[in-house]
Amino acid sequence: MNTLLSEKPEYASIRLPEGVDEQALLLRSLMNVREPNDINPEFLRLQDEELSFQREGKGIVKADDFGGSPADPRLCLWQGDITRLEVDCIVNAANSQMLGCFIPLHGCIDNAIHSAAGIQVRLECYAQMQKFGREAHTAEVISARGYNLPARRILHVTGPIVTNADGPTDRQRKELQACYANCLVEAENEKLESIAFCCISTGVFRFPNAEAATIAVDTVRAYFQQHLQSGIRKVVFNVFKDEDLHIYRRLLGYGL
Ligand code: AR6
Repeated sequence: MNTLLSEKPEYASIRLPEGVDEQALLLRSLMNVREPNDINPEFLRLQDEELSFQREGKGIVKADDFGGSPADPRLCLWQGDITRLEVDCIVNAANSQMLGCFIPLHGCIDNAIHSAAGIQVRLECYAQMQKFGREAHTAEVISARGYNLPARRILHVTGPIVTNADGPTDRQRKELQACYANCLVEAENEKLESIAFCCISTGVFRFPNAEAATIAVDTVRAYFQQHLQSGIRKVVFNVFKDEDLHIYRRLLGYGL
């Protein structure tokens, strides 16, 4: 913590809170706002110790233990915090900068994933984006290690931003479809056998939930129909809100 607090003169007035929960929130906030600059190995050692403690506290959930949905044993549904999932890769709903959310303690999934994985993810994504020399296009996938997550890899993808009050355009529907398809292709290329998708674009980016879920499930089903030799054996639809749980239950054939 002291390493991060010493990085900016304006942090000089911040006093370390006494409670461990408050200290964890301060650490997360400092991680969230931190620019992707190098950091000393001792900080990383202590950060990793703290994040693995938090990971065990939240409890790891193994995707391998999930049963499949009635219509397709490869497709499963799980409601909860994606940072708890032990799976070959999780999909992050990122933005075109691909550096994670900079708003301290924000409730988006990008913030949750970067905060639980550690500052190494921002550093790795930054190095990749420097090579790109531009922001990521919508539906383009950037793959990084999972670091302190139970997931091995994180596939970062930026979904379409719905700005029109009438709902998404056809182009935005295709872009959302491409997010799911491109992540499956990336997982296949990296020989990752299990993948957990979040509900891309349905939060801050305002894509309507039911339509987004239909695109997600249809795209995954179409992928399996077109790739009979696919090495992907499990796709988890990870929902967070009850609204999405009900929508996906219906789409995956669980009944009401
Ligand atoms: N685990 C699983 N799902 C979650 C979690 C979590 N811990 N937290 C939220 N969700 P959003 P977007 C769900 O807004 O709409 C960020 O600031 C949430 O309920 O995170 O694609 C990025 O940096 C919703 O269903 O992503 C971008 O700027 C889903 O994750 C922007 O938001 C996506 O909601 C991306 O917006």
